[in-house]
Amino acid sequence: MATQRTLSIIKPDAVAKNVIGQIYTRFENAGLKIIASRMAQLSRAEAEGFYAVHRERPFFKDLVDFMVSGPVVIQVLEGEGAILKNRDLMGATDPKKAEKGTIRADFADSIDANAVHGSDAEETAKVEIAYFFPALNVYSR
Ligand code: DGI
Repeated sequence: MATQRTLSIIKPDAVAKNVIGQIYTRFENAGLKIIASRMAQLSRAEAEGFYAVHRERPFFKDLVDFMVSGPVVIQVLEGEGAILKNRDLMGATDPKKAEKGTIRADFADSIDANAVHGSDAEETAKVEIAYFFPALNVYSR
């Protein structure tokens, strides 16, 4: 499997729970390198732009409200099959359906406050990485 990059976000609920380090440890233990990282308070415009594909969905306003409710930590993860590997670490969107031992099973409270975001395909990963790290200020090693 080829080396890939994926965009990951630790959402406001997980930042508020003080589990940034525990989530980073899971990435590292799975062989994913954190090659870019920053904490940010998203504006509504940034959150709406990021989730633009969901604009017409009934949960869009709640999703944006939640994403701007506190700081997030945004990172680019790099590694073999990073996109799927990160999705496996995250678990299902609804934490009630997430497999035991996944980030969402362990740290998320609801489908709204579900701890993490991860790109779901190579094309979206490219777009999402450029969205938050436009200067390509990543540090591969
Ligand atoms: O890639 P995911 O985050 O697992 O899921 P997604 O891209 O389908 O949806 C993005 C976010 O939107 C998800 O993390 C939480 C929210 N969401 C998705 N489906 C629902 C939802 N929120 C509510 N309330 N209800 C949904 O059915």
